[in-house]
Amino acid sequence: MATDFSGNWELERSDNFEDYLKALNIDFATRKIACHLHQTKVFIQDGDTITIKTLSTFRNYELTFTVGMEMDEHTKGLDNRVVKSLVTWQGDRLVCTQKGEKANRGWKHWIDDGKLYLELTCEDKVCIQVFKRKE
Ligand code: VLZ
Repeated sequence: MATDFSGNWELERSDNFEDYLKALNIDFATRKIACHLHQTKVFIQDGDTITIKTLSTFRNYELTFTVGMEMDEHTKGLDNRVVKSLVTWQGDRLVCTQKGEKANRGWKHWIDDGKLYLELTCEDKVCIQVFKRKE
C-alpha cells in the first residue's frame, strides 16, 4: 500500500532552506522573505495522481503529477526553470527527480511518527522540512 499523504500540513521546522534557495540562484531579498514564511502543504491524492500545493502569504506553488510519468515542470515563482520531473515510489517514499540545468535536483516526501518530511536537494545542498498535521 502506498503512503497516504492526504491532508493539510503546516511547516514546523526547516533546515538549510536558504542554502537550497541559493543553489537555485534565488536572489537575496527573495530568500530572506522565503525563509520566514509560514508554509502549508496540501496533498490531494487520488491513487497515483497527486496534487501538492505549497501555500504561503507570499507565493503559492502547485504541482500535479501521476507517479511514473515524466512531465515538464515549470517552476513558476520559484526559480522559473523548466525541468523534466519524474515522481516514483521508493518504498514508502515519494521521490522526484528534476532533470535540467541544475545537477542532482529533486525532492523526497515521507511520513514518520505522524510528521510529514520533505527533503529538497539541489547540487550539494540538502534542505529538510518537517510538517505537522493541521486540524
Ligand atoms: O515542493 O518543490 O512538496 O512541488 C517555497 C514556496 C516552496 C514559497 C519550495 C517561497 C519548494 C518561494 C517547493 C520563494 C522563492 C517544492 C515540492 C514538494 C512539490
